[in-house]
Order: sequence, then structure tokens, then C-alpha cells
Amino acid sequence: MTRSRPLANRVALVTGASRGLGYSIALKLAEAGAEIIGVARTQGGLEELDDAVNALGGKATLVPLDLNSPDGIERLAEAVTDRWSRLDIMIANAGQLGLLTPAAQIPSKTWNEVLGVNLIAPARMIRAFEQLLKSSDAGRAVFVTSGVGSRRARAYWAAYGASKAGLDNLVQSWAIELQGTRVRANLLDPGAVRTRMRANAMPGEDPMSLPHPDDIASIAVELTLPGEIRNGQIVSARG
Ligand code: NJP
Repeated sequence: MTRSRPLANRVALVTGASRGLGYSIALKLAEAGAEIIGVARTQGGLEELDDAVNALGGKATLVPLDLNSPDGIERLAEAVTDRWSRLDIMIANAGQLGLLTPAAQIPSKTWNEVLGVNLIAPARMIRAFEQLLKSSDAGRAVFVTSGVGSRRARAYWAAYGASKAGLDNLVQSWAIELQGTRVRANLLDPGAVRTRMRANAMPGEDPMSLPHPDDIASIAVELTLPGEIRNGQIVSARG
């Protein structure tokens, strides 16, 4: 049986592609035919992704990068411009939980790391990649947020929650600016997913009671399809 490849010849950048949800999204995009640019710090996880994409007959470019490094995102955008002159799909998925601790005790280092990866990096990605997304005939951007953002504050989660609330506003503002272009930008709230971040946040929980990242990744892929018309929405995996 021939596999359906609705994303054939599309170039997709995925941050946080070394494990968890980002890994699954990258793999599902590759399965749908997209060429993957996988970004994360852990070389081993990226190499596993590369092997899995190759096994599908797909192609991946690995980018070992700390998203908090001063000009890494901007240099990556230059490299994408040189090689492809466009970007069809941008998945800003990388995230940091930081410390779950009272707001009054959050160290500055945690604020910098969490806001840096969860909010400032997506903002820099918007700045660096907007033109490349506009150069696609159907540029699609998906940002992974959380229910603990603009919709449900939770004690001890202030750094993470504030970063995601900021992300929601950032992306929804940008989506309004994108009206009248061919680019669509949406947020995905994945709900609880069986990943390292969730295990760190909820150590007492049985991971097997949670959905596997592959189950959630399909929802992200839907948001990248050329026929997608949603824009500026927070799409919840819980329905
Ligand atoms: O987390 P995890 P998830 N530079 O820890 C990367 C959201 N979410 O898959 O650099 C570059 O397994 C890291 O790569 P590495 C969550 O907020 C989740 O659960 O190699 N990359 C790894 O690939 C996040 O936005 C749940 O360490 C950096 C990835 O990020 C998204 O889902 C619930 C980096 C994190 O993988 C994926 O998280 C919810 C840096 N400085 C929202 N720092 C849930 N799991 O239940 C981290 O509501 N990464």
C-alpha cells in the first residue's frame, strides 16, 4: 500500500527534536514526506531521529544548538536561506520546565532559562524565519504551549506558566499580523504527555497512564498541512 505523503517536498524545522513530543512530531512530519531540520542540544537524540527518518526513506539535517545561545537562531535562518530560500513548516516545541517552587523563590537563572527557551526563542524564531515562511506557498508555524499558561495558573509553576502565557499572546498577536498572507500560526496545547518533562513535573504519576507523544504529534502535523485554514488558535489535544 502506498503511504500518503501530503508534505512531500516541504521543509520542516522542529525544535526540541531530540526526544519527547518534538521527536515524535519530527518523525510524523518525515512520514508525511517533509524534509526535517531537527534542532536540540543533545547530539545522541538527534542522531536517533536521523536514523529513524532515514529508515522511513526520508531526509534530516541535524542542528545541535542551544536555543539560548546569543545568535544561534539567526545563524540557522541564514543557513536555511542559503540552502532552501524558504521554510514551509516551523515547529517551536522545545521547552524547559525550570523549578517548580514558590514564585518568590525562583532564581534569576531559572527565569532566564525558562523565559529564554519558552518565550524569547520563539520570538527570535518569528523574527528570523517570518520572511522564509512567507516565501513558501503555504507557510505553517506551530508553537507548543500548555494549559498552565494563559488559561490556568497553578501554584509553584509561575516561571513556566508565565512563559507559556507570554507565548500564547506572542503567537496570537503575530497571527493577526499574518492575516492576508499565506502563513498560518497556531498554538498546540498537548495536555499531559508521557515525556521526560512530565515525569520531572509529576514524579509520582504512572507514565503509562498518559498518552504517548506519537498520539499527540498527529495533531501538530494536521496544523502544518497546506490546506489548514486555522490561524491564531490554541488547539487543545484534549479536544
Ligand atoms: O519535554 P522534554 P516535552 N536548546 O523535556 C529541548 C510542552 N508541554 O517533549 O536540548 C535547545 O522531553 C530538549 O532537547 P535537548 C513543553 O512545555 C509538555 O514534554 O537535547 N533545545 C528536548 O528535545 C514543551 O514546549 C507537556 O535537551 C532545548 C525538548 O526541548 C513541549 O511540550 C504538557 C533547550 C524537551 O523535551 C515538549 O516538551 C504541556 C535548549 N536550551 C506542555 N532546552 C507534557 N509533556 O506533559 C530544552 O502542557 N530543549
